[in-house]
Amino acid sequence: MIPLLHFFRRSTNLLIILFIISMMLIVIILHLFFSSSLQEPSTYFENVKTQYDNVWKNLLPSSSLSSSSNTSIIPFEESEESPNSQAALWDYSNDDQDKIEDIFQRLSTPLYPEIPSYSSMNMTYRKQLEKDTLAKNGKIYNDFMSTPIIEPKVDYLIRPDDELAGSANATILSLVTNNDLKELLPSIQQLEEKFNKKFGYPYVFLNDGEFSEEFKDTIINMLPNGRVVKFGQIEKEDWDMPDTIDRERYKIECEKMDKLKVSYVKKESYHNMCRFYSRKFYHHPLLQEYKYTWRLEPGTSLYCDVDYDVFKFMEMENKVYGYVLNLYDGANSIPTLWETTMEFVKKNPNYLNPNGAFDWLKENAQKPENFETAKGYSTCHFWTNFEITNLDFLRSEAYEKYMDHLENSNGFYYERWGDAPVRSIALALFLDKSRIHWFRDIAYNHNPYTNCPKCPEGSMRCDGRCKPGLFTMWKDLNIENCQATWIDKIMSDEEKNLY
Ligand SMILES: Nc1nc2c(ncn2[C@@H]2O[C@H](COP(=O)(O)OP(=O)(O)O)[C@@H](O)[C@H]2O)c(=O)[nH]1
Ligand SMILES: [Mg+2]
Repeated sequence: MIPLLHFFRRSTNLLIILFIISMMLIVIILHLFFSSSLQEPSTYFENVKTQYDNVWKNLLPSSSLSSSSNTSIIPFEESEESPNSQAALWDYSNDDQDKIEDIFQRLSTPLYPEIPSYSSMNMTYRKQLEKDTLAKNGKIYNDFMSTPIIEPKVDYLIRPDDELAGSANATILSLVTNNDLKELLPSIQQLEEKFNKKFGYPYVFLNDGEFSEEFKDTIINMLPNGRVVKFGQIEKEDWDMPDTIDRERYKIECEKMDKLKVSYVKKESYHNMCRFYSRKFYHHPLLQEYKYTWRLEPGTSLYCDVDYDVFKFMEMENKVYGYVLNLYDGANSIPTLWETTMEFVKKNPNYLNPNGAFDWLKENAQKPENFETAKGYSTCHFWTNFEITNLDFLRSEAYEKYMDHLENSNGFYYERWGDAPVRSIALALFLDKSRIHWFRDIAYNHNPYTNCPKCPEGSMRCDGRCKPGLFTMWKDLNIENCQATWIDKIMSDEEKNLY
């Protein structure tokens, strides 16, 4: 006891003790803080899961459902011929040599020419570049997302009570298998709840196999009476790997890509799906009569009400493509896509749009390794699991010819070209960039990324299940966000102020 008192009496010792205690307190506080934020994803998913498990329970085909005899497919609504607005959307008469040369110059030059090639950078340079670019682009994105928004401020939005509500020549489209039912139901449920119960757009479900009666019954029974739903099967020749592909070579190439960790590369069905969504789906007989599709994938979520008709918005604002997220791709899945594309545009320069989103294709600072592997393409692409598309664009001469060129170069199989980079490159090259719209008001999640707008104080539009501005819950994935380049280099002031 006496030595202890003696110890405390000396002021330096007392200071040491106080220092140790305060350090312990800091460690405890930090631990509490980080453990709560680390728990966030699982708590988040638990909440979502609990909520949608209930939806699922109510929708599982019960005895009453399977005994229902009313399982026939609901016929299509009569719809008007889609007006041929192609001429107004793109103009192939561009034969101004100076302009074309200028475009090729831009397509062959990195957005930041001062940045050296990835392989010639030393480690310190790479780290510093990544740090600086992430800081800069993170700020652009965060600043932009911190503005509270509701919906586009255009002259006219079609509301649910407007007589034009639901009148666009449009459908919701989902490519799925019977096994996707459980993941698909909550996605439909949310789309209905947040948007479609107000506008009543039809659904088209496509499958390479046959839809089961259980699948069809469940979907029909969960949707409001009268909702037009059609189920279609895809022709084998539109889905299967074409005979022109040498299977031996396909296997060898996939083995190589697998070693480079290209996702899904060994799933033949995934290659088929990417090819189908790139160049076939819009020719499916069930989609022939439609001009717009909203693509819906299983496992996706919507967090905010959409109180205007987005298809009518596309139509009235002359938009061709609507997206919510834009990201970098795995460059090893598309090592020759860019050079194959350049071959095509050199032969067909008149398809290039002088006002294309070229800077976005040529960005080389955030993921210079991608730019190098993809031989001059940033790999920035619209995340096509959500896309609202004017199919006239996909059915246009430029897009179709481009698709034929890609098909003939076999990259859907000898590489693993996704429909997302393919579509995005076409959009950015052939279209005036102002025809591409970021629906930043549509709060959407497909794991692991989210588009989550900030709402004005007191707004009830969003249900609070996403965190405004949070692109991903996994910090190391922030580098995958390409949106800053879109904001900084592509959007006009008018577009930035549209919301
Ligand atoms: N019918 C059918 N649909 C598929 C197949 N593979 C993928 N899909 C659909 O294609 C879309 C993209 O596939 P998904 O597995 O979600 O790919 P990810 O989003 O890239 O992970 C989804 O709508 C899937 O349901 C398949 O083999 N058959
Ligand atoms: Mg998906």
